[in-house]
Amino acid sequence: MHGLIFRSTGSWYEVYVKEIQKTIPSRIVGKLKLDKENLTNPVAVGDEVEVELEDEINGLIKSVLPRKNYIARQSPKSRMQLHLIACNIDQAILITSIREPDLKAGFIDRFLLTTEPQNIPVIIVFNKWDIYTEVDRMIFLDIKNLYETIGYKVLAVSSKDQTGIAELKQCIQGKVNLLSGQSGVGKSSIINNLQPDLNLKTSQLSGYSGKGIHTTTFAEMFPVNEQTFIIDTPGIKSLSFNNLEIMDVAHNYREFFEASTSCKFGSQCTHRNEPDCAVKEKMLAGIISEVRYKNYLNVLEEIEAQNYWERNKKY
Ligand SMILES: Nc1nc2c(ncn2[C@@H]2O[C@H](COP(=O)(O)OP(=O)(O)OP(=O)(O)O)[C@@H](O)[C@H]2O)c(=O)[nH]1
Ligand SMILES: [Mg+2]
Ligand SMILES: [Zn+2]
Repeated sequence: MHGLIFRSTGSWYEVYVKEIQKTIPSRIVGKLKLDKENLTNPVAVGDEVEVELEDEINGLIKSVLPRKNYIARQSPKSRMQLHLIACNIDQAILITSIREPDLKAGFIDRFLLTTEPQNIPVIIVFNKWDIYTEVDRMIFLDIKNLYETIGYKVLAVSSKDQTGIAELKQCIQGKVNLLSGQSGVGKSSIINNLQPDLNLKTSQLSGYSGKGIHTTTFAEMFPVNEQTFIIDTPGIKSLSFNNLEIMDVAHNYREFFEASTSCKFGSQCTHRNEPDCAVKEKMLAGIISEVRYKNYLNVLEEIEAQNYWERNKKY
């Protein structure tokens, strides 16, 4: 039977089988686990699989169908390994906030480095609009302007007073939507707005304690209607990219890549100290965002420091 992974908790998977309109708790056959070398988990939410009934209740996942795309993160346990978050998604929705928790510098740009290589469209959503001050709202408009200029949709919402929720509801229709973001930004609260029947667990605290407690602990896919799905994910602590090369980063800052056709070294330019670099020129002219450029340099520095450490560790 053909199934869709709705939930994965490590060794057990909930597989939704449309044919019988049922969710079957399933295991993986041993062989499948060895298939991919650098992945810590062979199957993730959103994967399409072939499943067979093992007994009256449980299923056995026989194979994973080819993926359209996937979102992966560097495994916290091993730098060289990738942890699959979700597969076959149509759109990623990055939930963020200016307050409770504070917007983390560079976080949006780092997140975009996980979606851009796979050409996954992203909507950036600022939640908790109800608690923003006048200054916060001006900051929001600046950020909206920056990201809309380079081609990402930006929305302001509040799951408390429903601001912007109707628009967000329209944006998710007919798609498999991944919701991602730091812990406490209100991902589960927003999903409860989009699909009130779910009644997902959210943090009980009034506001955000800043202690980094994660209320959602596993990624899980929920149907909104026949064609629309939402994937809730646990909060992201930090995003590192030691699995990437310098050029991977350069090529996945979309406006940098576009401008690089005018760099002397073209798509080989890292936009740092090279002569006649169009990205640097545009940044100095205020066309490319200086903040994005600085975040870019930070990611490159991190990767280089890590590479240096790796090289010297061997001797
Ligand atoms: N003021 C205000 N608070 C909100 C809003 N949305 C969510 N919250 C609160 O923020 C806290 C965290 O909400 P959750 O939905 O649990 O956040 P989450 O992103 O799912 O968190 P993790 O599952 O830990 O990643 C809760 O106390 C919510 O009540 C909002 O629009 N305005
Ligand atoms: Mg949650
Ligand atoms: Zn350049």
